[in-house]
Amino acid sequence: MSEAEGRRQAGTTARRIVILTGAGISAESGLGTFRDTGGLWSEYDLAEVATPEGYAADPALVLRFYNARRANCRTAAPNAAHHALARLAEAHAGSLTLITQNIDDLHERAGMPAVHHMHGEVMRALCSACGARWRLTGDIAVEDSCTACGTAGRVRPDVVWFGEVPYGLDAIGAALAEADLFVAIGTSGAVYPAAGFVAEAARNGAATLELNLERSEISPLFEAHRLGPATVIVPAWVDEMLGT
Ligand code: BJW
Repeated sequence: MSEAEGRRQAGTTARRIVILTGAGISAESGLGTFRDTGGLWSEYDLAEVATPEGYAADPALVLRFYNARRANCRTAAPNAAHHALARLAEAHAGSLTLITQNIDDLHERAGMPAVHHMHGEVMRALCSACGARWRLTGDIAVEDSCTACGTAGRVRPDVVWFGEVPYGLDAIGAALAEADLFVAIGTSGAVYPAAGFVAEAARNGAATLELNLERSEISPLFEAHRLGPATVIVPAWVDEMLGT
């Protein structure tokens, strides 16, 4: 590989960067991933806790699942990978779009200025009667009322379950169309439409880089890979990008 091609693949010449993060970036902050050994989907049935049908069948179970995850999120702290990305966003001369599938707020708490939460946010509630959304840090109870319309029994976490449409897809599509570098960090590539972003970015001419603990289902779609814990490989890549 030529030196110029190496720089293109690592992204050090990129102006418009799009980064997609997944559960792996928050794993070393103590928040569980989904599909790794011992992950959330080995403990819970995703059809029961992460679908509208599961919520309709047993709202108390679903609210308990997300109340516990909200409590974990409150006590978790951003790690070196979240901080490194915030540093990159601040110092990068071009544009940086950060899309996360994570519902935690660790990117924000690390200082990332704008975060696209495509699967929603656990620290927000949604009224399924009127669509109002609001920030909350405590528990949701089955009998809670909407702060906007007053309807009781229709408050749920503002997260995107299977079969629901992720947030911000138009803005994400526009960013992917213009990107000259697409980087995926800590995601298994098992869930669409996020798993399709690498192909979309590559079709539009972007260089593609995967940063993950191990190879993922969609690794073959990336031009370049760096394997290891996010707290090690993300700061190292950011240092390279910024020449620090
Ligand atoms: C580390 C690490 C360390 C560990 N350092 N790395 C084909 C095409 C399109 C859609 C579909 C399709 N087939 C089926 C669908 C529908 C469905 C889907 O994808 N199903 C799959 C099972 C196939 N998708 C949907 O329903 C989505 N909506 C949709 O498609 O709407 C239709 C539509 C789309 C577009 C336009 C118009 C209409 C919605 C998906 C919602 C996903 N929701 C969840 C739960 C809610 C939020 C929550 O509770 O947190 O979101 S599922 C769960 O998976 C969660 C995550 O955000 C998501 C992705 O998981 P992630 O982040 O990749 O985590 P893991 O655990 O899988 O991977 C962790 C990785 O980290 C691993 O690789 C580790 O190696 C690595 N790692 N430690 C670095 N220290």
